[in-house]
Amino acid sequence: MAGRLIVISNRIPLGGPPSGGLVVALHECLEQIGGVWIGAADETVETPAATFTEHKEASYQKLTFDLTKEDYRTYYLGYANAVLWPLCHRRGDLIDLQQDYRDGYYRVNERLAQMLADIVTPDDRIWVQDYHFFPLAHALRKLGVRAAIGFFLHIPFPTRTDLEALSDQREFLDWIAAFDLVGVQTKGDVASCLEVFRAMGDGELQLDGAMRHGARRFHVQSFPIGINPEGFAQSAGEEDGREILNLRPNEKLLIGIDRLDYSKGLPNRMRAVGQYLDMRQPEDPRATFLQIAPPTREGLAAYEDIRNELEQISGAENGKHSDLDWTPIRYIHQMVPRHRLAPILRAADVGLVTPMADGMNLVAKEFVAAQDGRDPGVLVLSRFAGAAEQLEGALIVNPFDIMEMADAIRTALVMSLEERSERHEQLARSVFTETIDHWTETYLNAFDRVIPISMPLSA
Ligand code: ADQ
Repeated sequence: MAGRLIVISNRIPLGGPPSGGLVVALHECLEQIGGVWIGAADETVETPAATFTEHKEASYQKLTFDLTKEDYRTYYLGYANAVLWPLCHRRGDLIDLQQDYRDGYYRVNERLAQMLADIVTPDDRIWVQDYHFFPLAHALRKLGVRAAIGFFLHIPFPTRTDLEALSDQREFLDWIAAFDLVGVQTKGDVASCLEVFRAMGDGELQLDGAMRHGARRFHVQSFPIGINPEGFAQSAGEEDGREILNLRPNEKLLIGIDRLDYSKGLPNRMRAVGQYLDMRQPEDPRATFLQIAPPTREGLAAYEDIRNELEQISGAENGKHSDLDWTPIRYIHQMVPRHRLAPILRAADVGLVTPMADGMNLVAKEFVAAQDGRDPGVLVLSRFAGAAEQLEGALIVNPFDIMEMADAIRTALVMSLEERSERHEQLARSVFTETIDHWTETYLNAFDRVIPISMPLSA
């Protein structure tokens, strides 16, 4: 029997139809070709089981593994999100290296490797998602698993300098090299990965493009992730976003939608809106800025800090610029149902996507897909979002430069229909071609191509 596709991700959608581009794509892919999806259970337990729990709710197998409260604190909140996340998003100042975090991360990855080793056959293809599982392939190899193991990193690949913050950088290289195909979002990430191995490893790039590292050979390639643009465009037309938001007839709308994360550049974005309002001439449009930023990773100090900072900035800017009949910044600190996001994005004249660092950023693509092509809005996009490699039709900005962003807001608000349409055409071409289905397809094709030439494992 041909082997199965086994997908591993920290989060697995349970109980009801999945929503959101990535989970839907993985779900559909597994429905088509069959296989297994493995993720962490929703609730923590006292003592983790040594085997997976099966959830019979799909045509493929859904399995979960247990986490204890301590695992969640150390592996998930700690090492994954207070060490690796800031490290990969160039926020060395926020890295919180603690021994129990590291222990928890290793413990969970090793436990999962052991559970996987019990069910994997040599013909299976294992596809590991994201930074929660950097050591997983290495742990599996140590247990003698010879199946093909692929990886996709959704966040930026760390540079050589970033990695210096880790206690053991050589080990990170061994982790990466234990995969057969390392997928990253951008060409820039491929370059970072190769540079790390060139400078810190003992391997070399071979003629077929594989990187050798000790006795291992692996491939690294970019697969920019996308969305389901048709579905998003359709739901954008199902409701009137201006009505949902109760906007006045001539009121212009600037929009930002992000998890409340320090990587997303929200403070500088709000400052740039404030700067635009400061510089606004009487003939310049009055625009309301709506920022939707639901809480995430609560319990980590850095997230508490960013929340306080935003409350302070929005309060200060509103105090300065509000009028009797107008509040310029509307800041919503909660999730919005997905079916309402698309009409809201369509209603916006300008989409502000200004992260300080971001693997891809799907909101940029959702903004494009949601636009009405006859009267499209303008995307203002940080050059540090992975999406900037593809979305050349956006106004590309430096999120560290508040004045530049304020200028871009003004340019976007007064842009002619002709220029908006031209830019939108380029953006839509990319978003509607490099979709989420294209992403799964190209990754799995590349995976199949590299498997036969991967070097057999050394002991
Ligand atoms: P994220 O950091 O979560 O993902 P992003 O790519 O922007 O960032 O995806 C966020 C998703 O959540 C979008 O689909 C968005 O619509 C949704 N969302 C955001 N705010 C919401 C709200 N208030 N209500 C409802 N939905 C909301 C990580 C990486 C990214 C990479 C993705 C996928 O950090 O760089 O693009 O994975 O690979």
